Amino acid sequence: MLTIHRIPFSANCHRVAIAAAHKGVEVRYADHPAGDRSALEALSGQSLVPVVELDGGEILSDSPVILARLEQLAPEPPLCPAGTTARAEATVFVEWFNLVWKVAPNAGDERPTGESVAVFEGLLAERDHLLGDDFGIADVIAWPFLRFADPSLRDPSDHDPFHDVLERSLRLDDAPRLAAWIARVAERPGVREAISA
Ligand SMILES: N[C@@H](CCC(=O)N[C@@H](CS)C(=O)NCC(=O)O)C(=O)O
Repeated sequence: MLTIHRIPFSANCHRVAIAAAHKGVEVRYADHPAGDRSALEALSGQSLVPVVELDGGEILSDSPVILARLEQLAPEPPLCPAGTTARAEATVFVEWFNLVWKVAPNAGDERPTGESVAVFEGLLAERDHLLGDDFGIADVIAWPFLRFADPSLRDPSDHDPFHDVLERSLRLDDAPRLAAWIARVAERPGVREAISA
């Protein structure tokens, strides 16, 4: 059991909720207003969500750190692939997505975000998930952001301008594999619930 401290429609919080659903770990939520981070700061010493509180009192922040701890605590079913090479590839993907891919949409720059569609289409050319046949850590990291390519998955009360950038720049017209992956992950147990707030 874990408590996810979140603000409305936070894609980084959705990563944790989707990973927990994959592992069958029960989740509670503590909702915070986006404009008041004082309780988050008091709890975790920083202001970004997700913050996770584990039964037993451990407090974690930063979604990749939380996902790694979740993998330790609930190893089955795994998110990280077996095998040294596959694990290294997963690390490269996660670091690229967080430290390179996210920079352009965070800055409101639609061109690199749009161009990246071809990269995801290529990753999916011969398999059902980003780094292999099975759902895994790369899908958890990227899907909560790439799913804005499909406006039908967006809650009508989500007016986050960052999500507007994603919705405008991620075009699926020439990306049938990416479109199918977005739909495939949306249908996984617990995923729609995970992104509902
Ligand atoms: N590296 C952090 C980033 C967390 C992050 O940027 N969270 C966003 C919500 S998705 C946030 O709290 N933004 C508030 C702000 O920037 O003031 C993670 O992956 O958890």
